[in-house]
Order: sequence, then C-alpha cells, then structure tokens
Amino acid sequence: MTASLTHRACTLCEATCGIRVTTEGRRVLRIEGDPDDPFSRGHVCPKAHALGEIQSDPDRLRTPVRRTPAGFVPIGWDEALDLAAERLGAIRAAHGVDSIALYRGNPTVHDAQSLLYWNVLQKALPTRSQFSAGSLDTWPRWVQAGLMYGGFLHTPIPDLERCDYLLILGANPLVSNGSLMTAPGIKKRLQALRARGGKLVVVDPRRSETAEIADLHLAIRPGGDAAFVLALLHVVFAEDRIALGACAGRIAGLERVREIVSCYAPERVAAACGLDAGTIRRVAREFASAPRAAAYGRMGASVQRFGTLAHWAIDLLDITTGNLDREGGVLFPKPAVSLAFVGPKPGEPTPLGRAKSPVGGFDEILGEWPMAAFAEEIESTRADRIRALVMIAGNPALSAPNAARIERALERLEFMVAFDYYVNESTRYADLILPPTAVLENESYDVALLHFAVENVAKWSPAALAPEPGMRPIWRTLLGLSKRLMGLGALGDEQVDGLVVRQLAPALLEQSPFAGRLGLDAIVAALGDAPGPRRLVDLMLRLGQAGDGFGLVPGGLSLARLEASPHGLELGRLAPSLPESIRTPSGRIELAPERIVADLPRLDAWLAAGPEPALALIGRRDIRSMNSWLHNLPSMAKGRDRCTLEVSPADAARLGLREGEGARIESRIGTLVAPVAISDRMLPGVVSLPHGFGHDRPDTRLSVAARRPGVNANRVVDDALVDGPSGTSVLNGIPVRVSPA
Ligand SMILES: Nc1nc2c(c(=O)[nH]1)N[C@H]1C(S)=C(S)[C@@H](COP(=O)(O)OP(=O)(O)OC[C@H]3O[C@@H](n4cnc5c(=O)[nH]c(N)nc54)[C@H](O)[C@@H]3O)O[C@H]1N2
Ligand SMILES: Nc1nc2c(c(=O)[nH]1)N[C@H]1C(S)=C(S)[C@@H](COP(=O)(O)OP(=O)(O)OC[C@H]3O[C@@H](n4cnc5c(=O)[nH]c(N)nc54)[C@H](O)[C@@H]3O)O[C@H]1N2
Ligand code: SF4
Ligand SMILES: [Mo]
Repeated sequence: MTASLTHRACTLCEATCGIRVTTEGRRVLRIEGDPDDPFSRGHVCPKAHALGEIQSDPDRLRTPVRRTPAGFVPIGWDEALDLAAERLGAIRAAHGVDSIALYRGNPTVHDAQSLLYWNVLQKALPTRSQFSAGSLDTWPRWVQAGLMYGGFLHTPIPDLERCDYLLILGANPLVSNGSLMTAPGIKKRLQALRARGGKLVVVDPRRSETAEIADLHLAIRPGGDAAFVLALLHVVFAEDRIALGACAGRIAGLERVREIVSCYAPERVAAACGLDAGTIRRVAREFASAPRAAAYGRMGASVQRFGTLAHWAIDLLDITTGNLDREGGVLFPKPAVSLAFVGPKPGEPTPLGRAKSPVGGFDEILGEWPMAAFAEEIESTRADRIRALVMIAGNPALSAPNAARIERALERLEFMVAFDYYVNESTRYADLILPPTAVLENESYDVALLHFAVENVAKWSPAALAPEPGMRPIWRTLLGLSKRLMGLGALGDEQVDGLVVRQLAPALLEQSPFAGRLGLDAIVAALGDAPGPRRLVDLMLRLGQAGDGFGLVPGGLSLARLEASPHGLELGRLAPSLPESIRTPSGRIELAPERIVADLPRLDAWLAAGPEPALALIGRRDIRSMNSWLHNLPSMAKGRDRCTLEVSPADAARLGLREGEGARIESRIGTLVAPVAISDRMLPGVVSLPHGFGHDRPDTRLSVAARRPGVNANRVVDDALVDGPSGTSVLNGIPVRVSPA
C-alpha cells in the first residue's frame, strides 16, 4: 500500500493551523505542521496528534445508536432518522414547535458542514427554544459589538504584526491558541512584538502562561476588568489624551462617555480591582501614547459578572486612543467567506430582546435564549415547556453552570436526539445518538473562524480519509432529518440540497459585491449538481469579497482556486475599512448604547460593596484539552493530573490545605472535592479549577476518560449569576468556600 499526503487545516481550536497528514489505507501515519502554510508557517500544538487518535478511538460511535432498557444498541441510519422525525413530529403536533429545543455546541463553529446544515435544520424546526454554547462564551462580545458597530460576528481584531502595545485582558492565548483572534503560532507573534520593542501587558488574576512572557502582569481581582478599563478611560479623558483617528466624525455618544468615565477615577476602583491607582494611571498613559496599541479581551473578560461592560470599555479604549481602524491597532477583517448574511442587514438593529423567555424572562439574544434559561424551561409545568431536545456537538452536563440541575433537566425530556461522537455525560440521556464522521474524514472551510483572523487568509481542507464504511457525513444526516420534518421525506437528498442552494444563494447575493450583476439561475447552474458542503462553500467564496463573481472577476476566489492552493492563500493584511464596517442604524459607531450603559449601576454597587470575603473561583485551560471532549484520547489524557484546585501559598497556609490532598469546594449550589495544587501563580483570594472534567457518570462510554475522571467544576458554578445585558452565564469569579476535605 502506498502512503498518501493531504494538506489541510486542523479544526480542533480557533488557530486553524495548516497540517500535513500522511495516511496509508485507513491508517494515519503522521500529522505534522505544514511549513508552507503562509498563515501558520508550520506551527502545531500537541492536539494536532489527537486528530489521528479520534480516528482510531474504539469508544467513538460508528453507527447510530438507540437507547433501550439494556443500554444503547445500534440502529440503521434511515430507521433512526424516521424515528427521530416521527417522535419530534408528534411532540411538535401536540405541543407546538417551541416545545422542541435546539442546542448547538462549540465544535460546530469549527466545521462548515455542521454549521451550514444545522442552519437547514433550524429552518425545518423554527423553534424559539434555541440555545448554544455562545451564552457560555462569546455573547458579551457579540452584544457589545453588535450595539456599537451593528451586525453580527463583526468585531475588530488586534493587528498583531504591527502593534506596539498589546493589552490582553482575561485571555491566555499561549494555552488556548487564541480566541476571537485567529492567530496560529501566537507565542512567536507575541515574542516578535516584544522583539521589535513593543510591550505586552496581561491582566489576569492568575500568572498565566501568557502573563509569564509579558512585560507587565496585572493580577486583577476577578470581575474587575470593566472598572479597570473605565479607569484607564478616566485618565485618557481627564488628561486630554483623546485621539479619535479614523473614528473622528463617525461616532455618536462621546460626551455621554466623558460624563460616565469621569466617575471612575483610578483611586475609586483600585481596591475592588486589587490594583494600585498609580499603576492604572501609568498603563493609561502608556497605552494612549503608544504609536499603535490594541486592547483585547476574551473569556476572563467575557464570562464574568460584567462581561458586556468590560468589552464595551475595551473597545472604547481602542476608539478614543485612535487605535480602531488603524494599522497596528484593531481592524475589521475582510473574510473571503462572510457569515454576515445570517445577521441583520447593514442599517438594521442587532437582534436583541425581541422576545422574553417564558419562565425567567431572559431577553432573546441573536435568536436564542441563554443557557441560564435552559433547565428552567424544561422543569416548568407550563403547557409550552420544552419537552424535546435536538443537540449537536454539545455537552451541557459538563459545560453549563449548575450541572446537577442540567442533568435533572435532561433526564426529564420526553425525547432527545444528539449528533455526537460519544456516549458521554450529556448524550447518555439521548434516545438516539447519530454520530458524525471523524475530523480527518471531513472536508471543510473555516467559515466562522476566519472572521477573526489577524490576516485575511483562505484555505480549503480536503478530507484526508474516506468515511468509514457505513458512516454518513453529518450534512447528510442533518439534511435527512430536516427533509423528514419538512414533509419532504420522499425527495432524494440531491433534490433537497438543490432547494438549500436556491434558498441560500439569494441571501448571499444580496449582500455580495456582485449584487445586481448576477442571476440566480446562472449561479445555480455554474455550481453543478454534486450536493453537500463543497457546493455551498464554493457559492460563498465566489460571491464573497475576494470571489470570482462567477466569472466577473477573473482570478478571484472559487473552490477550484483554493483546491489548487493546498497550503492556503494569503489575501493581504488587515486594513482600515471605515466607514463600510459601520452597520448601525445611525451609520455611526454608538459609543454609549443604552442597553450597556444601563448596566453601570450594577457595577457601581459592586464597587461600593468592596472586596468579597469569599474566595473567587475561576477556570483554567490546558494545552492538551479542548473543553470536555479530548479526554478519551490516550495522548491527551496522559501526564500529571490536571483537574486540580490551584491555590496560592498564602490561602493554602491560611486554610490548612496541603499539596495533593483533597480540598472541599462549596458554593451556593453544590460541593466538590478536588486535589490541591499550591501555586504561586494564583492571586491570594482566587482559586482555579478547569472545566470539562467529571467523567464519572454511569452509562457513558468513555473508557480512557473514566480512568481519571476529575470533577465537574460546573457542579459549583452558580447558574443564578449572569451578565445583565447579554444573559451570559458567569463562569469566572464564583464565590466559594474552600476547606481541607
Ligand atoms: N487547549 C485548549 N485550547 C482551547 C480550549 C480548551 O479547552 N483547551 N477552549 C477553546 C475555547 S471554546 C475558548 S472559548 C477559548 C478561550 O480562550 P482564552 O480566553 O484565551 O482562554 P482561557 O484559558 O479561558 O483564558 C481566560 C483567562 O482569564 C483569566 N481570568 C479569569 N477570570 C478573570 C477576570 O475576571 N478578569 C481577567 N482579566 N481575567 C480573568 C483566567 O485566569 C485565564 O487565564 O480557548 C479555546 N482554546
Ligand atoms: N466552568 C466553565 N464552564 C465552561 C467554560 C469555562 O471556561 N468554565 N467554557 C465554556 C466555553 S468557552 C465553551 S465553548 C463551552 C463548550 O461547551 P459545549 O459546546 O457544550 O461542549 P464541549 O465540551 O465543547 O463538547 C463538545 C461535544 O461535541 C462532540 N463533538 C466534537 N466534535 C464534533 C463534531 O465535529 N461534530 C459533532 N456532532 N460532535 C462533535 C464531543 O464529543 C462533545 O460531546 O463550555 C463552556 N463551559
Ligand atoms: S493550535 Fe493545536 S489544536 Fe489549534 S489548530 Fe493548531 S494544531 Fe490544532
Ligand atoms: Mo468557547
């Protein structure tokens, strides 16, 4: 047998590294970084090897399974789809479509076919009861950016290659490999910034791996970011250091901001933030006087008490120091494939709060309810309660707060279907599990993540292996369920996929640079007859801003062009794009959106209350983890125990905690026992426990993960804590008591 080589991207995290995959028959011989990928330049992390292990994991499902009293048993594809459609159809007929919930988990963001064909299922099941991992993650950023700039997924990104001063708040890209900042090989990029004389400042209650390589680490108290950045703004305004740069004449609300920040003097916020006022003043002056500076916040700034306020303040800092839309500051990317069509049209308001969740009255955000509403909508006794769940690539029993309550809710469902590789902590509640093909068997294009790339790039990922015999790609599975639910079950997949193209094309064309110059029939004819994600990606590329416009721009992008460029293509550096990037109804950047400003009294109350006596629990990620789902792969699971409670030496001494011994962690909602790791990385008063563990549940099929299950941090993360403007769950800064177990 001869070996064959495929160039593609790794789709496990947001970095989109180019890889070279060598296979022989069905065996993966080697996975290595692709030195010729112009974006990742050979970089990979240890997780790239997990791609091969996913392929051979004996626990991974290779056929649909149905739950029976005797456990999960195999069932045929068509039988499974018929059963799912019949049960969901019956519940829809009896109780209305809102009684069926949809949950979309994180890995869909990394897989074009899941994302695009989930969209088809959403059309087949137009329920209000939509959920996703977004409300455990990115929503504060979407809400803030949506309100300030208009649109959705439309956020400025640090221009790392040209930046002189990078202020990172609550992100640890050396471990996460970057988030909402697609930048493969980020460590080298940060080192290059320092080597050219730039400065790196990291704001984090833990001296993270990224803080370790910074010029300055500010050990902030969890939740302090909004107050801290408002204090930076206070100095910028008070010392008249405002420079609007490209934003001049394109903003609304500057005077309101001036008035607001006048109340946040460094001296007022210093104690609550755990920082000294002099340092805050110094950072403000350095940031404002740096030739090109960028402030960037991620999970630690998002999923905390004041996530939306924090992101708002961060962007205000970039705007008022002239760094928005400036090279070396923060710039809006121009992705080759844009998902803008899923959001509001330019000039239309960002979809927020158009409805309220029936039980808790949470605002709708971008067409979804937050996960904070998930359990209560199932527990409810109302006639319109959620009775069924369709879930793709999610594990809320490990990823959502108050895990014990989530488990009870999942148990209560009348019917659940999951699209997943594993029988895990969440899918064990499903009546049916329909597995996707493994990553290396999928062809893909990073339709979502390249919206956040620090350079404009495009890359097609061909499958490195054919699907295993008997397996179906997830797009066919989603299409198969969708057509049955739409009453189109008698049509072939090809015919239904043709309808999908006919529906998507006009929406894309409308927002395309080629609008008005191309006819729908010509587009559809040019795309050919082969159904599936390839055709949709080709459509999106060709109608995109770098597209060939189906012949209007010779040499422009198409799938064929990308297939002829196996290492990927560079489309140029980030570049200024105002005013086109402003999509608000007013046509201006809204500096003081009412929804955000109205949350300030909550911050004031927190500042007035002063530091809490309880310890604050925060999360932690590890280079070999990906949320909850790589722990069943031997090379990702090996090594020292990672599910430990990191505690500062001072707290350990005060509380009588000893290295390696158990600590009892108690919060309002639950108790856990985890081994102690004493670490001088931790700010006293703050303890850290990773999420994604707790593989000790009965009836799962995760034999490797179960050997070292760890504990589920979300058993103590309190689901009552949410960020007001976005409804996002608070996952960092949870008040806990810790004692020796
Ligand atoms: N190896 C690996 N990579 C991953 C993942 C993974 O699980 N493992 N997950 C992926 C996903 S889904 C995401 S969303 C990204 C996340 O990407 P990042 O946000 O870069 O990663 P985190 O490790 O969550 O970093 C959050 C940091 O915020 C700090 N922090 C906690 N509370 C506060 C606070 O109140 N203020 C401030 N300033 N800091 C705080 C934490 O100590 C931590 O260092 O990573 C992605 N990449
Ligand atoms: N306490 C605490 N909780 C957190 C976080 C935290 O920092 N602290 N982080 C939050 C964040 S940022 C996120 S994004 C969420 C993630 O939360 P979720 O998205 O709910 O869960 P994951 O752990 O990513 O689990 C992904 C599931 O998808 C399956 N899967 C993997 N790849 C594929 C695929 O290609 N197709 C399909 N169909 N299935 C696949 C896996 O087997 C697994 O069951 O967790 C959140 N929860
Ligand atoms: S950093 Fe690691 S997990 Fe992320 S894309 Fe690159 S190789 Fe894959
Ligand atoms: Mo995430």
